[in-house]
Amino acid sequence: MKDKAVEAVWKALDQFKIELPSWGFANTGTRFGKFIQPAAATTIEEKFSDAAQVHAATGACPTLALHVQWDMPNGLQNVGEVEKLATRFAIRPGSINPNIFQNQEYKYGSLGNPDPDIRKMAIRHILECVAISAALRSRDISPWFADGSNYPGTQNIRERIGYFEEGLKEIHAALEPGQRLLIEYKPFEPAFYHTDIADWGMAFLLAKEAGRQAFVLVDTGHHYQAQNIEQIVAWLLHHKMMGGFHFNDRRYADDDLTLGSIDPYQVFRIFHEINMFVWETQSVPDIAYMVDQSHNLKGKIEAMIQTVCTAQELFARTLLVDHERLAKLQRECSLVDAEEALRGAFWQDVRPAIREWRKQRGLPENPLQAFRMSGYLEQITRERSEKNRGASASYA
Ligand code: RM4
Ligand code: MN
Ligand code: MN
Repeated sequence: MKDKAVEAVWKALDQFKIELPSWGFANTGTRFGKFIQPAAATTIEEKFSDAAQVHAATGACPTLALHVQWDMPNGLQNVGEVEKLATRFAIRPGSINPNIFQNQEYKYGSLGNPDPDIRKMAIRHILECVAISAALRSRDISPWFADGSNYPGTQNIRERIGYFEEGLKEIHAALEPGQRLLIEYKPFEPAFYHTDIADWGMAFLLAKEAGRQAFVLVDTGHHYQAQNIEQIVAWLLHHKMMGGFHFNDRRYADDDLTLGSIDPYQVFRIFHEINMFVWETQSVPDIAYMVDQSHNLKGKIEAMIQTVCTAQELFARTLLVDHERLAKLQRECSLVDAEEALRGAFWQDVRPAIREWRKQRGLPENPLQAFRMSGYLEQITRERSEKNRGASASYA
């Protein structure tokens, strides 16, 4: 690699921060049951502690996303405790994720529910999340709505659009300057006929309607098979609506696998759109890079380290694209050369440059190995296995 390329990679890695999800350290599973891991985190304290390990190994993960009902069951009253953990583990609270999908009341939806009292309940919860985010000095409020219906004719789709517009506007009005509302979409699951915010277009329109501090969140696992995700990202960049990512990979549905494990070229193409935009506009878009994964078989901390390293490697590779040359080839419609200019960068090995960057920044050269040598996993396995033995594995 040329010196200029190495320099670009180092500069980008210094700025490339990735947020970890608190729920990614806890026991999770599928709708058929949970597989309990003896070292899984069972408390918010343990989640902060595990996140700090990933940050120590990678130097790239200074924030932890919280799901309010799972991490702060008493809402605003838990702010003091979270603040103490943040200081103790030197990890800041990141995006605040409302839980508007699991209470019995949300059986027929939250913000889209035909019952005005349930809609009010959902809005109240998200408004509390706005207040929590402000109190913790975090920035983004990141709701994911499970709303939808299972059978044709059972819900009024248009009426529910109106409910969403109304609710999101009310929530947006409560945002403080600098706070952002990130609207996530998902085509199906848990709803199997219609989902109220099923794709990026719906999320985009609702965000626009809500107000200027609302943006779209792209969860890489929330697309149909073969959908061109980098094109969606390009559109969102063009309209300055790209708010953030939830990183994961998928083979079939919302599989929540480690990033790039199935299709690294897809992730590369997404990062390429972003870095091409940076080159063209000479401005860095304000995007929250977050992980949203559920490691039910892999060790959770190791899986998280794999994802962070993969993100760094694929992001770095897109910096090896000769943007000026590629732009020229695109204008000339030199198809094979343009494609090769992109593909050539994908096939380069950036790992030696990243290792060198880590060394220079005082980080372990091999994060996974450093974590394995630390003894942390053995320690938490001893400390937590008793508690985890008692955990319920059944979803029923
Ligand atoms: C959803 C979605 C959300 C996450 C929930 C738990 O599928 O990806 O981001 O908060 O799962
Ligand atoms: Mn997500
Ligand atoms: Mn998901």
